[in-house]
Amino acid sequence: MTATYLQFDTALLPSGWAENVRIRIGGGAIREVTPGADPAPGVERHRIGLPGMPNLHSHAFQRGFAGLGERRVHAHDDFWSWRDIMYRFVDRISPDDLEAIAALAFMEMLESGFTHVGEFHYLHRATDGAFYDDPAAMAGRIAAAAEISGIGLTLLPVFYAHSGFGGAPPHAGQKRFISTPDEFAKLVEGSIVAVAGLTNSLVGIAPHSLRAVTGAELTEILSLARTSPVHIHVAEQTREVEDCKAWCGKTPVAWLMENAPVDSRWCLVHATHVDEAELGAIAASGAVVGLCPITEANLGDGVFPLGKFLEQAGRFGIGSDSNVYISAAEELRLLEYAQRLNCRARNVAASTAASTGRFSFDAAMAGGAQALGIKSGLDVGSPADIMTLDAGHAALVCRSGDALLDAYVFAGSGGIIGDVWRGGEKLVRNGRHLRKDAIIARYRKTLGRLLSS
Ligand code: NGQ
Ligand code: ZN
Repeated sequence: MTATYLQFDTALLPSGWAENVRIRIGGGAIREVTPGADPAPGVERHRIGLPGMPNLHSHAFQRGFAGLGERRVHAHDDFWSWRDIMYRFVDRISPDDLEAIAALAFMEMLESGFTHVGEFHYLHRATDGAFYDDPAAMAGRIAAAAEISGIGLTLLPVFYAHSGFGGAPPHAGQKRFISTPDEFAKLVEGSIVAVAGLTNSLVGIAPHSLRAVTGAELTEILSLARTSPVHIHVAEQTREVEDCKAWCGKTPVAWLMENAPVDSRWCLVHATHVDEAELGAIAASGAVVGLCPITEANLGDGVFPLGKFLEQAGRFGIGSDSNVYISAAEELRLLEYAQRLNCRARNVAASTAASTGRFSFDAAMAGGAQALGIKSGLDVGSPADIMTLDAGHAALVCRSGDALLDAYVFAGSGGIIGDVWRGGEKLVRNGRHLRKDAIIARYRKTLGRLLSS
């Protein structure tokens, strides 16, 4: 049901924490924010209100094989051996399977406080490598999953053409991802049609990586983006950096910053292996770095030098990427903990003005919204994407202001989220998605079929 008014005892506004906040919602957006308002009779009342968090990087289908790549199959398992297992899973997914798995992943995102997702979508072709009759059929399934779950969607159709730097031909395992620039233009058009019926949803473009796209192709497909978001994976693995240097004598980030018009529309996903000059160039460009701490840990990528990037006023957001585990708070927790372990320091994603929980929450919200081309925050004109914390959770006892966010990030558990609204519609109540039973039942059937074949 779409609320007209919500009242919060305390809520995080762009100006900071405020008490007795009344929010008026209309047409899916926040129309009025009134701090110091007396609770009116009949208005739905909550204790702690926060804005929803954008999830700037997801491959929803990967949720279906979460936890199935955790057995050692070589003397040395790594990102690339994980990718082989992932490719085998990709080989079997039908359009209906994609919709069912994505709906599950998006539902779990909402339950964890993510209200908008950037879906980096590259599963375009059928299992035999041919396009479906509608080339954007799979994009349509992502849009359908967004509708079923209710999450906001920035759909990022991926351009993918090669298996390595310098235009190496794609592997058999990549056959479902491939397009020419002309076919890609059709995928973008079809994606725009696919999201047209969804509220607060849009389409960007995603050249997959410099491994998968040549410089000439990059220039050609960028003309399709005009003002929309542009996302690219970059420098996630040291092998990628080495291969790039062997190809052109430069690192991928250095090549990108010199050869592409990187600006505030861009999201550089991972950017794990970067030096100080590269960090400075990214920060100066206004681009957002898309950090996916849980996946980066799971895949053994390395640790992004966040402290140095923040010194240069760099912008970042968080993404759930492989969706091996979906939690906004735990992405922020691991983001900070990886820095602590690596730098033997504490409170890296923080400033003297704000606690780590508050700083990282605000930064990831602003960076995520920028990267996904949306507005965020409990502010007039923003989509009514809102969550509450369960004030009865032990981690929140005797906490107020920024200490609430520190408890949410560092001391909470899954049960700390209360209700979640997206575009003014309540989708999660007491931590549970309202359509959970149907979404899980369909997912169970889908996986049963996929994993037995
Ligand atoms: C992806 N995922 O596109 O799903 C990639 C793996 C690749 C991450 N990089 C494939 N986390 O990068 O080649
Ligand atoms: Zn990715």
